[in-house]
Amino acid sequence: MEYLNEKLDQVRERDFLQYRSSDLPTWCPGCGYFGIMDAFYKAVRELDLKYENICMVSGIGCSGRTPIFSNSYGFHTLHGRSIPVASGLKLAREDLTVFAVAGDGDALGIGGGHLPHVARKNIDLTFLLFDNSIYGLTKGQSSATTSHAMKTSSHPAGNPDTPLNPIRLALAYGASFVARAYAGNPEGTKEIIKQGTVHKGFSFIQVLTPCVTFDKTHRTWKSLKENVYDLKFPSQEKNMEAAMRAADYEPHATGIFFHDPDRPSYQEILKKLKDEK
Ligand SMILES: Cc1ncc(C[n+]2csc(CCOP(=O)(O)OP(=O)(O)O)c2C)c(N)n1
Ligand code: SF4
Ligand SMILES: [Mg+2]
Repeated sequence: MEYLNEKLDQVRERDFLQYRSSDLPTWCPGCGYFGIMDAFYKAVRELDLKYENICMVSGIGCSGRTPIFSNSYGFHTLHGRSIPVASGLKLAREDLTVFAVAGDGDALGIGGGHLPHVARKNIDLTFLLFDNSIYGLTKGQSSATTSHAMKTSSHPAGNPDTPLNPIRLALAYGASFVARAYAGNPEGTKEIIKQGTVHKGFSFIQVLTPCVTFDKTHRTWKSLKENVYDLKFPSQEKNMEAAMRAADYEPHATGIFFHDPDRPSYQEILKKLKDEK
């Protein structure tokens, strides 16, 4: 009996794997994306979401492959277009829990024009930025978050650009939930994904993750492990000034920078306007 109970516990513990598709990930061994997906599977399991009620929408890049590895509905859309497709889907099917996924190149380069609008409208989506600060799929070119002077395949003498600060951008655009997680901490990432999913409005979650194949010097497992820590200032407050300051001065802090649970979502605003007509 004891043996049986132990086995049952093990099965329950691994229950989240039902959200993993039967297609085995094609990512490089050691890629941070495995940790993010583990956190995702566990988050939706703990929220007791049914896979037929989840849709994962991605753009193009190594991160674009996530719907293929999820046992849920999914769209593998065009480069930079996960946010508009996810927005349209959520407006048409409010009953679905919609996740939009994008890499740093996908979200902040070619697709950078979509972020301000989904944030200001406060469409009820959870957005996961797989931020490895490089174009992984196309073999290591500089992205909008690549460190200044880092040598990449597109800038062999060093990246001349100043990187964007994704948390600052999301705050400035008016996202109502802004957080940072770390792929090496799937438990912490799971908790943040759960809170972002439950939040009624646009949730922006930057996940720091290494590209083990094309970045051997900057955002590596070693440097992340040494630098990442929990956000110090009291999180989950509607304190934009403190959040902005933390965004500027705490580039490796993980946690919730800003959360406004009272702001109505786009869907709620539409309904209110219709009712008042
Ligand atoms: C319109 C268009 N332009 C360029 C590309 C080539 N391309 C594919 S993925 C990618 C960048 C991927 O980088 P990122 O979004 O950071 O994703 P990662 O691979 O790092 O997950 C580029 C430039 C494309 N597929 N389509
Ligand atoms: S190229 Fe980089 S981001 Fe893509 S799977 Fe390999 S390690 Fe991961
Ligand atoms: Mg990338």
